[in-house]
Amino acid sequence: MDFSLSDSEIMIQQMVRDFSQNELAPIAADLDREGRFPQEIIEKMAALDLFALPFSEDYGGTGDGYLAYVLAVEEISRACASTGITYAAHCSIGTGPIYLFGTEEQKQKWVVPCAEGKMLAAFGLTEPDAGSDAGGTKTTAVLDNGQWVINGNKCFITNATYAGVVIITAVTEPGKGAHGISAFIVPRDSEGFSVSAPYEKLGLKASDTAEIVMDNVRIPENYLLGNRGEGFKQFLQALDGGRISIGALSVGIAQASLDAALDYAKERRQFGQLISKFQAIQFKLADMATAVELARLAVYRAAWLKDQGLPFTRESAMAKLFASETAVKTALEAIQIFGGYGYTREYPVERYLRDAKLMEIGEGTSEIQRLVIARQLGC
Ligand code: COS
Repeated sequence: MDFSLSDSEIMIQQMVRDFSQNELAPIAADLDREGRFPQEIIEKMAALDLFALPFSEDYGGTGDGYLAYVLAVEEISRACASTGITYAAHCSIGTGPIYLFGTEEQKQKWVVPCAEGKMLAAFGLTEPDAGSDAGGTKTTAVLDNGQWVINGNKCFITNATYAGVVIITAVTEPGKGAHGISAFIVPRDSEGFSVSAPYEKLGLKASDTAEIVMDNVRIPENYLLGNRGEGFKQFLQALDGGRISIGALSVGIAQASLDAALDYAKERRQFGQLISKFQAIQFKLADMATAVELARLAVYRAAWLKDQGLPFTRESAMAKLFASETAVKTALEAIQIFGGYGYTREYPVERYLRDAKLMEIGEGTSEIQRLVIARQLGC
């Protein structure tokens, strides 16, 4: 059993850490306060080849693999989780389905610019009536004269406003349930495609989340992704990978909470000594550090399994569940250690809590992760 990262993974981790701490962390509070999408950071990340990490060289990638990508998600999210989710949603569930299920032509056309960071991608599964019940999709796609005609709404779509391409699910065979759902590649500039004003969210305020409306959107027949009727399974498979990156985002936020709380505890004096000398604070920090480390191990292992081509549905759900709950608990404890200051915008820990909460919801709630794990146990 070898727990060490490869030399190139260590190099990538260090490079992304330097970039994130030097260029992103100093502006993260402003991005959050202004709710400003970090376009200039996205461009710098593209120049550093970060969008290319999980994809093979045949499709504009660097071939470094999913673990390398997960290390990058963690480091970026440690500085700014809004940027982390923008990056993760683009790579894993936005571009991922085309990379996994696309034809050679589709991959050249879409994965290459996405891996090069020239185009952002989004993933359109959720609908007003289809959230945890992903099979409840109402959007329809009907074949007409060699074109698919798509009608429906998708909600809570990360990157919707900035994406050049959106992968969506739609019903192609009504009455067949999950087996009647297919996946499609929808270019953002299609006629009839529109995006609502972004949601006002509790956290992740610098990330873009909006609703997509498709009103008689026509796309070529060959923009069907994979086989007809297999969209539901393809999306669940893409989410297996996406959930690992939500785990990595969570580890990044949890680490940031621990870093901030530890620094503060070593500066703050009460009753004549540093609060880090009180056992009540030490035990909190010890529990936080333990949980962060265990969450990280679970996330890295799930990514490693994916890189090995081994099954990872169960491990990805476990990693996401444990890491996201760790992120929330760690941020809450960090606020407690900061006391009154932690409840203000003067320190970043309140942002960590607001950002962390989404990790227990997006790409499958904690309840859905427990359901996936229970099914994997054979329940
Ligand atoms: N990979 C591939 N196929 C999978 C799969 C996976 N991880 N999980 C399930 N499937 C397959 C099943 O094997 C089944 O295939 P058959 O019908 O051929 O046997 C099919 O998909 C349907 O599976 P199931 O009956 O388990 O579907 P359910 O409707 O009961 O839903 C859950 C399963 C709840 C786990 C699924 O809907 C889910 O993950 N929901 C949450 C969606 C989500 O994360 N939403 C967040 C928004 S996206 S950012």
